[in-house]
Amino acid sequence: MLDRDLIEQENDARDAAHQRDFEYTAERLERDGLDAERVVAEVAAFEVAVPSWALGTGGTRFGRFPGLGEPRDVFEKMEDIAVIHQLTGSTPRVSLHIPWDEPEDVAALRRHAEGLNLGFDAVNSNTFQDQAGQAHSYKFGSFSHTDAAVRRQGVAHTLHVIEVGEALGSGAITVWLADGSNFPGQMHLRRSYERVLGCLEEVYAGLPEGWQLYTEHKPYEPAFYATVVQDWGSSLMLAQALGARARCLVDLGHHLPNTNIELIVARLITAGKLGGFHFNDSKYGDDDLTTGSIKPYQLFLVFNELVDAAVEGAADFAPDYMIDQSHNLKDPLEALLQTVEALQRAYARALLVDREALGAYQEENDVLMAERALQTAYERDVSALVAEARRRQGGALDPIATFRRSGYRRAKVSAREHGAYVPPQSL
Ligand code: PSV
Ligand code: MN
Repeated sequence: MLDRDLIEQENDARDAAHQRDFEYTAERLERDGLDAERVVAEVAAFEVAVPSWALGTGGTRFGRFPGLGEPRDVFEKMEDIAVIHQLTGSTPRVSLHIPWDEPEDVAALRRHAEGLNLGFDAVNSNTFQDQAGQAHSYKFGSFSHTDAAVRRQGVAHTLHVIEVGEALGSGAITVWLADGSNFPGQMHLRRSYERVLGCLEEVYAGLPEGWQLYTEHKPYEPAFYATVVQDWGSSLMLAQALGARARCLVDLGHHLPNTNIELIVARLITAGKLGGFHFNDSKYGDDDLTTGSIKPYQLFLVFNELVDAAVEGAADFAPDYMIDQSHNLKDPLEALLQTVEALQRAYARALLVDREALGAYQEENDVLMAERALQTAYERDVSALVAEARRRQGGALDPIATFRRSGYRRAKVSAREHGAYVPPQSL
């Protein structure tokens, strides 16, 4: 992990300028009847989980170009996540993918996490790839498969993931299914959905006390003609059929271009079925790009719905925030720091919407002023507010600059590329 003194030195070096910026921002907001301190407190309390699969360089089907000093196993990934948490004060939990990051010794991973001040968020199952030694193939589906033996294998895997999650102290499972078809006629459209529901009922019946089940929709890829859980409607039908502990997970990249995602979020809130998010950004499809890099206004509008629901005290509203990205070009750790900052900014801006005025404009059908209420909040400079929130959480005023100054990646290049590997058991 990083030396605390370094973070403080870096903060001290920026302190005078930061104080001036913060005071100016607070005064500017006060003039509009807005409270900077409230925003700082809310942003400081914001938490988002980091996925275990985002710490190594990702790739496309055309290639992968790994960087140096990448984590070699889940234990080292946790160390990188602890650094993100140190710098942002906002990522205290890890969302584990099984089997990609399944530890041989679950208790050792939990101890390791506790030593790093980390916990575990939703665990993720994988019935979209075949694993070595597995009896049946998922080539033609898992939970929707025509063969009951394949479905049983998928359910058994998912229950195993829950068991691992329980041992780690997690409280939810996210199920994303690649099931679908590439050609008309290949799959019975209704029966495939019914088989998925049947398997999810078995998983739901096996949920430990207090656990949640999230169903994650996605329109296409790898199935290009028809995906079984292709949209939020299908996901909502599943969650409603399963019961109160099943909810829908919205991955921002899992929508066709131009889909109004904030409207989907609003509908799921109304239904009391918004389980959580996989944050990322996208230009075309499931691009897994840095959150807020392509459509920052959309991200703000999503947060606007979330803040609106929180202010109104919407029923069954406690979404679980997670990141789901693939870092092909950037240093994954830096991209994740950038992501947390983008989320904090979107949240801060959404908190600055004058909701009373917006509501009045909506009632009066004053289109321009209603739109301007959102735009005014979106255009506010919240840099000093989110920096202050991070600092109050023990983090850095400028996480990326501090990370670069720390030399962490350089140190990991020598340790992880050339150093002796320390097996997890002895950590
Ligand atoms: C599928 O594209 C997905 O969004 C699901 O969340 C998976 O668990 C994750 O990506 C990693 O493949
Ligand atoms: Mn996802």
